[in-house]
Amino acid sequence: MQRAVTILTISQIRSMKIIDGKKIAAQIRVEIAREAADLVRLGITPGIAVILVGDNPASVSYVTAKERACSETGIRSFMSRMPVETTQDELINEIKRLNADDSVHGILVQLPLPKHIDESAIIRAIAPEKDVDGFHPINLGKLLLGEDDGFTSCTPAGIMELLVRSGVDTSGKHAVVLGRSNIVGKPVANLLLQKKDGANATVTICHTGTPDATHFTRQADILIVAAGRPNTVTADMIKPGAVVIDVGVNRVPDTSKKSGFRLVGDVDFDAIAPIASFVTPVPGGVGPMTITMLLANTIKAARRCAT
Ligand code: L34
Repeated sequence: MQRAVTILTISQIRSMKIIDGKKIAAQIRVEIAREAADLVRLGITPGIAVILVGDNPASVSYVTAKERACSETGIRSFMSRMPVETTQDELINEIKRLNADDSVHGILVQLPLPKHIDESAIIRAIAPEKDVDGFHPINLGKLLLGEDDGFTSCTPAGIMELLVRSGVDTSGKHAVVLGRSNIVGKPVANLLLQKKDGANATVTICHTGTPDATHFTRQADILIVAAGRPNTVTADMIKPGAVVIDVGVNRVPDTSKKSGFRLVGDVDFDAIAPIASFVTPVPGGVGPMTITMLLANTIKAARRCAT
């Protein structure tokens, strides 16, 4: 770990930049608020239905942040809080009602769901044209094909937007993705390899079945970490000058905090910050962008009604 730090030149250390996701998200939200106001003038108030089943504390906090972001940008949000014992059929019936409601342009069912509910069945019940999370097979298929008329899942879209707006050139670079989830790893890897501006990378995906992930991460010009575990990436795993995007949001116990926990990412931030050229913090990196892309997708869904 020490060795990687000491080989750095002063100019490399000076060039390290924190990607301020909160600030970039705030800039995009100004653009979104303008677009929402334009739609309202056409008689369409963009609306999203957010369904939360149960009371997982992290989910409650994300959903609350989503509602607040909607009200700040002029998007109407319809919140459904359903008890943890809600059956799969009851949830599907609620989704069917929202599919048929013309004032609802987007539907989001916050994940994870209680164990007795089949997530895949729920995602498939959402009308693809209202699936602002981009989790429906139709939208994931369109993403894979590079078609722009679907919805891109919010965290992957937010990561791509952070890279573009930070001036990171991905074309011809080696991007390594750590994690293969359907909501982050798989879609972001596929976005990075599209033959498009802001993408066109060579992509490697590492996961829990990769025996020596360090072998790959050390080659990464761009490292996307969505492993869901603190300190998954340590300083020895980073190539000097790499761009590191930390998708993790982990709650670790901290008695000095009133809440009893603090948030950390999947990356050992303090150790890698002097080595990387760009790095996203947690909190204040990818998280605010996830919410912002949800707003952007809701505008996209509502705009379809105007055309
Ligand atoms: N359906 N389920 C559905 N859609 C999603 O897009 C999500 N996700 C993930 C979990 N389940 C989902 C989210 O909304 C993760 N996620 C999410 C959203 C926002 C933030 C983190 C994760 C976020 O705003 N994080 C803040 C700190 C939040 C805090 O203080 O608790 C940050 O600055 O990182």
